[in-house]
Amino acid sequence: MVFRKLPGVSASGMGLRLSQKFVFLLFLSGLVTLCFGALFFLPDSVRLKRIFLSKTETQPVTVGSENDARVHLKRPKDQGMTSAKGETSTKLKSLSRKQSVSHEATEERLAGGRAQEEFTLPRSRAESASDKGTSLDHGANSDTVTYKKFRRCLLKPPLGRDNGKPSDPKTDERREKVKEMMKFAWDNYKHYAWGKNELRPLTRNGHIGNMFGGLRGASIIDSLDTLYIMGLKEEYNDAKEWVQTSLDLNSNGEASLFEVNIRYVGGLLSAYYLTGEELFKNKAVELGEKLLPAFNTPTGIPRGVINLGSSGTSWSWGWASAGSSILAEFGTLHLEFVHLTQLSGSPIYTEKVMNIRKLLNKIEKPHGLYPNFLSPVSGNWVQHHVSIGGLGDSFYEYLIKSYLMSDKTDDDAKKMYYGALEAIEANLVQKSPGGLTYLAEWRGGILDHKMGHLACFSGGMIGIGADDGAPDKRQHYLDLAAEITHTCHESYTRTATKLGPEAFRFDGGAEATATRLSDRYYILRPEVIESYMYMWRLTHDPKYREWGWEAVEALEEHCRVESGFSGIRDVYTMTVSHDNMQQSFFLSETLKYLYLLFSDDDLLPLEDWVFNTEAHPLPVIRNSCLQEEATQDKTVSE
Ligand code: DMJ
Repeated sequence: MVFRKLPGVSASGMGLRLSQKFVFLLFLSGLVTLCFGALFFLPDSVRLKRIFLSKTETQPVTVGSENDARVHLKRPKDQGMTSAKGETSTKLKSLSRKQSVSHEATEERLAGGRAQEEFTLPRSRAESASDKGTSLDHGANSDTVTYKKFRRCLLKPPLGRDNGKPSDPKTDERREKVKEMMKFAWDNYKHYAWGKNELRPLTRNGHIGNMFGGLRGASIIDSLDTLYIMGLKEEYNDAKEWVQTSLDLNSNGEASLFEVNIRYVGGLLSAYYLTGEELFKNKAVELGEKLLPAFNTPTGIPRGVINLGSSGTSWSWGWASAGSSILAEFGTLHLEFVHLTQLSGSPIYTEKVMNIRKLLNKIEKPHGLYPNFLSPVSGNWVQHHVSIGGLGDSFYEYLIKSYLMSDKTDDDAKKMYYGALEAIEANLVQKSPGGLTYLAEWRGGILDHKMGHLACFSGGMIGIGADDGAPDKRQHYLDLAAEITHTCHESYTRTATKLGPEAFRFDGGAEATATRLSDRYYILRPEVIESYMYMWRLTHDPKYREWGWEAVEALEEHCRVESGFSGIRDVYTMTVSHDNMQQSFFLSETLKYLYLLFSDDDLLPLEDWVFNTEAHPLPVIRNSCLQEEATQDKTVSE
């Protein structure tokens, strides 16, 4: 073929006309596209495919069936909603790529980065065959931190010498009583509500609720570790079998990000670390992946509600002003997400929570305080309401626990925690006329002299942080922790039932008592007992065990019914009216903390374990030890 050069038209050395060149280029780009497209049809094992395509792109998400729980959640019509399909579709694509980024790329991206230094292991080791995950592993790979490595890096055996059995017979008897309560609560759940989220002990049926987006079995997941540490083997095995055969994560419902994280992800992680069953790890990571689209907001601050199905739509609670996210919700993900990174080998979980931390660190805080509502769009506070109880509580808890869980290397968390505590002391800590120390709430500078039952966890929190603040403040923090725990105990002793109200006040002549009818209920909450447990471990003052026993007797007298345990509507009257609900946190937290209170300290020692806010124990991440283990294993395998 002859190519003629046309006058006035520049051509290449090949002498092609512009139109011919265009056709040629078109043909060439078509060919390239075709080759790339063909990659999709290659089997997953082909290396070329793994290099070019990420896992999520090659394996579409399975969409589960609609469920009946979704209708209950209130969705604001148009505010604060992010659709993974609409507005953020490009972001979502890049997210899914990031989620499954190859090893090499991950290493490159994080090389020298703080997140990797602090939270992930060097990728240097070929795992021994027995350490490897099953084929069901989600994102797990040969560099994933394993159960065995974690166990080798613990200072003490998790269950102690004799499962924490106390030598003193009276304490042992009390511990046995708590175990019996757990068995009773469990047996009734199993009998009347198996597979549902919670037991309704009066009507003897199951409750599904609207918090878990179509997920089922909340009481089972929340109970796994409690059953295990109590040595309730048969019950634990039933629970494990249910997870194996019936825990369906392909739900398409609308869930609370916070609740699913603390109960399901936390419960599964903890069950994995205690038992080494890969099943729990795989489920935790699979579920963790489903929570990621909630972070697709302009700031990366997640919204409170997420659709667990393939749409990944998320939105803010209808009751949260101006489409805001809640401090206690987006601030209570850190512990679980850091462990998800450890177990999956994917840095994305740690990145997400570190981004939250970065924003909170940067933003201006009124008087050093953290308000409860933040816009996930602008990254600004929406209202100046501060509380150590509901809406704020576990954010503070996760700061100190992040520090402890990092083997005391996470200095940002430490700084933020003690900074927040200083602001709390300066602005919220009050003394009542009767000499009780309490934590008031703060509304734009005005104090509301009310303390919620939820805020009573703070005795324990301040106690476990006493050792790591300024050295001259250790005793001060222990005293403050003891004073708050004492006040919370007073809120119990000043009622007829000896169980505490949902909120108590210190104004209008009230001293640790509820003044409103609507605050008089008790729903089997753990916070007061949680603080007794920590204070016992820290001081060994026998009064904490006595206070715990008072609570056991009150629970037995007023909350135990024929078919389980129930909350009560008014703690100030002996003519008890039950609310017909055995909350899953009663099994996970209240009974676990009581059991630990009557056990020796070597059952889940605090040097090795931190409890998430639903009382699921997670191991301290000892990076230097884990690295040594990795190096040793590498040497052996060479
Ligand atoms: C639990 O789910 C957790 O402790 C959470 O942090 C607060 N509320 C309940 C128990 O009261």
